[in-house]
Amino acid sequence: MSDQNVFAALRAAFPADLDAPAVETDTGLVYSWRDLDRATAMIANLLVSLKLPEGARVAVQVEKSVEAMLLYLATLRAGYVYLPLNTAYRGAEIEYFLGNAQPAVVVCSASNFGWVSKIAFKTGSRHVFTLDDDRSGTLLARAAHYGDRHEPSPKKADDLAAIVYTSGTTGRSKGAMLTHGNLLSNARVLKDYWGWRSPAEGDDVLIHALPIFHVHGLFVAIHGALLNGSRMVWLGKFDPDFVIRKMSEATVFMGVPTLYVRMLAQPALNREAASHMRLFISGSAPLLLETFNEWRDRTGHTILERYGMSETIMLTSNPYHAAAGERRGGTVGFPLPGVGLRVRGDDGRELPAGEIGGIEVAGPNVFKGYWRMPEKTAEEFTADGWFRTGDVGKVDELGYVTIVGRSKDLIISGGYNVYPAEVEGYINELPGVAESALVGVPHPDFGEVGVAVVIAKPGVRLDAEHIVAKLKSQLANFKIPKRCFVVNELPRNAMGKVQKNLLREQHKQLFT
Ligand code: MCA
Ligand code: AMP
Repeated sequence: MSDQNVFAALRAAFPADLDAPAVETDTGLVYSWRDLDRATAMIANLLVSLKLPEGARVAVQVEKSVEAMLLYLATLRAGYVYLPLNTAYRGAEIEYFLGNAQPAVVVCSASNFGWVSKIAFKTGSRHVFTLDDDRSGTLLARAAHYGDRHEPSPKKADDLAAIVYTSGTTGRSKGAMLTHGNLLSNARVLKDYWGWRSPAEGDDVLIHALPIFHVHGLFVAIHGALLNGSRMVWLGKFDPDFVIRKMSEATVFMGVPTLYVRMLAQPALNREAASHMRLFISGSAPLLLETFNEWRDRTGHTILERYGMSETIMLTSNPYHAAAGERRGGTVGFPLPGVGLRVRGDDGRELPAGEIGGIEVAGPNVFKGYWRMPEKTAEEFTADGWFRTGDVGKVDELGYVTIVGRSKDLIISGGYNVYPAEVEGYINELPGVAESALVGVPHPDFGEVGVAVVIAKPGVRLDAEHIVAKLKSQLANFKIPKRCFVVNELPRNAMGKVQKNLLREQHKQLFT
């Protein structure tokens, strides 16, 4: 089979005019396609010079920047495995990821070098570089000594390209192993399905406003633009006002629902502001029908909602072309070409249209398994090789998929996943805590947020604010409960299991 290196495929799609702009940043920097090619070659040459073993992991926790994207691309180019880490993760979280993945190279921001390098050293990484969002740091300083030509390392479809950590129901994160074949097949399907227009056909421009340490911003957005040779307008951090202004020179936007909610709060968002745009895509969390409708009323555009996972990249999408059907609010559209999707009941029976059950998927986009967790991998796949998503949904007569809930205990807050089991584990470790439950409740900005309900040990007086303050020193900020209640008991069913549905019901109006 021909080379499946994702970088090589993206490189082959660069436009003939390498001096044309490829990325323009919110700080006024312009990178040409030649800049992307040369910089990724230099970083790839640096990585190769380290004589890393085959399959070595490059773990990266840095603020968003074009150089951080170049580091991702260079890692693929050199044939190593990229491991992105959310900048919100704190010491204990990083210690777990580095201990589990044992990366050969760690890249962090200069301000975190002290503590990150200590952890990296303990977990056996011998190369720690720094990279900041102002183009400074030892990574670029070292790479500057290397040549600007590099032949991408040939890869087979099954070779690992990235490990993306995703939490599990047990509270411990699992590294989803994604191959070059997974990434490339999905990127090619989306290029076609979302009607990306090559520079010759009308020149798409993507507004890139998402973080690049998760699947949405890293793979879906970056591959989408690069595989099409399309320019990106690059934001270090989402700014609704800036995005609305840039719509006049762009055509495609991708966001989690919170980004749409925040743009709707801007008076400047109207038909005229969005008139140059071709496509608005939403995913990572459920888009409320209210947001879908309001966006259509205000801009004249119908948001295209799609559904995916770290383990599978994109699975379903509402249609782009009207001929394939309308974009239906509240649904995540059809399975993408090549993706198998079925709904099964608790008894294992495959369910007919309209019936609700567990969503299972199969296809070239589905990951290879969890890093060094063969039992977990085996648990999540069916005997006939389909992946259990943990999402609960149905498929209607026309084939539209609707997600109605999750069998996994998961809160999706502003597009980030919060696993109650993990947060509860931290709360339960605090002195004086007997037990706790974290539930997701509706929130106007983040869609859903966590609320903690805590029981004290006999004779102990707990302070809710103190609990939250303690958690802040240990966990990524988006996992911190937005409210905490100390109560005398948790509602339980006859089996003694905490009834989270009752807690959710009780607190559902806290923020609305
Ligand atoms: C920030 N905060 C949050 C969140 N983000 N709280 C809950 N949920 C969040 N998502 C809190 C911080 O803890 C802090 O609280 C305060 O908000 C300000 O923090 P800051 O970082 O300044 O917030 P922000 O810049 O306003 O960020 C909000 C955001 C961001 C832009 C919506 O969360 C974001 O970029 N979300 C996108 C996530 C994403 O890309 N997901 C894709 C996953 P305090 O002040 O109390 O400390 S990929 C995926 O899910 C699959 C594969 C898929 O289908 O795509
Ligand atoms: P993650 O594994 O962190 O990438 O999160 C994947 C989960 O996000 C999926 O299993 C779904 O529960 C959820 N998700 C992604 N896209 C959507 C969507 N459009 N609507 C509802 N849930 C979504």
